[in-house]
Amino acid sequence: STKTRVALLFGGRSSEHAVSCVTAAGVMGAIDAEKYEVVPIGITREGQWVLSRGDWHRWALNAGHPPEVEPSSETVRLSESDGAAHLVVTEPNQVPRELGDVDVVFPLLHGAFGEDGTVQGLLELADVRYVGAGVLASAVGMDKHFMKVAFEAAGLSVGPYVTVTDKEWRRDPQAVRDAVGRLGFPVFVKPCRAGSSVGISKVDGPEGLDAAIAEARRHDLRLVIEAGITGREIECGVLEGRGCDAPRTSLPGEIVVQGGQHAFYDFEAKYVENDAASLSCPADLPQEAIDRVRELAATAFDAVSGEGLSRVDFFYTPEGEFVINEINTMPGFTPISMYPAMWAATGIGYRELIDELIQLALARPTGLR
Ligand code: G1L
Repeated sequence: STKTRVALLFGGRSSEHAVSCVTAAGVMGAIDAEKYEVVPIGITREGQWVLSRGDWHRWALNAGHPPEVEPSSETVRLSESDGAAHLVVTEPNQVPRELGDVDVVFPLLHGAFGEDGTVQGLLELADVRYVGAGVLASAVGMDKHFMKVAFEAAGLSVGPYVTVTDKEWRRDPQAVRDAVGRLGFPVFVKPCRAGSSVGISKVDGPEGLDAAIAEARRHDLRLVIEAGITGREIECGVLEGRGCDAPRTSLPGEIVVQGGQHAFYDFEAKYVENDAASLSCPADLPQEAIDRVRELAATAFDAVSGEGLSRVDFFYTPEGEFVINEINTMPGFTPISMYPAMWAATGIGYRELIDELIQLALARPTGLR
């Protein structure tokens, strides 16, 4: 057929396996079937790539059963020849079957293997175009320390923080405690690289610090410790510009926490059906602040050399300042996630967003960029 072939990569070895499957179901259900042929490739928890043809509804959320990619005897491999990527299906004791060329890969993967630039690197080597951020932006967007370094260099306001390397902590823990003490409490202790909110704790005083550091170090030996920022949580969607155009930004959204009593916006609040937090878009802000945060979001996107899409999260302080919290090059992407919801409120629906992301990927050259 003349349809564009889109390989959807989902599942994977991260803690967000099920979230990735649900997201893939959302994309499969919404993608323009007149224009695109989806080749669904599931990655099992063990890392096997399997062809996952069949009804996409099975990946949707159904009560009590988080979806999971099951191992299969049919293994999918991505290979490259003559500058074209193609998929090969292999089965034990069978002649490998050619699945044919794919035009673009949509990598719906998060965390250790997939959000940190490793899958993007694999796709670069295979000379295949892919949706979203490249190797560098994926890696920087996954690293809470180097993200801040990039933001600071671009003139964005980041809150007070210290970074702690493994050697620093082992050499002189008291020096680390002293440096953290100068930030004032509360602080948030975070592994530099970890999916979602894992390993993060809020510490209200010096007595809780060592335990929080020990917990964070289970996920990454490099940490960032941030001063708590008082402010409203405002986020903004960024979509790469077409051609030579500047990045496009959505109307800002606000996470409205009802009851106000949970420590921070954690994994549960993000991904599990939850009445305690909801998105309000556009956020109730003066027009001047809306314009400003959209500009800051585009600056953050360019600061990490973003491509495709990103969600940029800020704190809006009582003084009317926007302090950047983080950039997410692989934001939640189900039809009801913040990023698609903010674009819907801005006039770009979920199906159109998917279309736009694929077209942006197809318009890019492979190799040097
Ligand atoms: F490919 C995109 F568009 F760049 C992309 C990739 C991954 C967008 C959004 C995501 N998000 C996710 O994969 C996830 C947050 C569902 C992790 Cl499992």
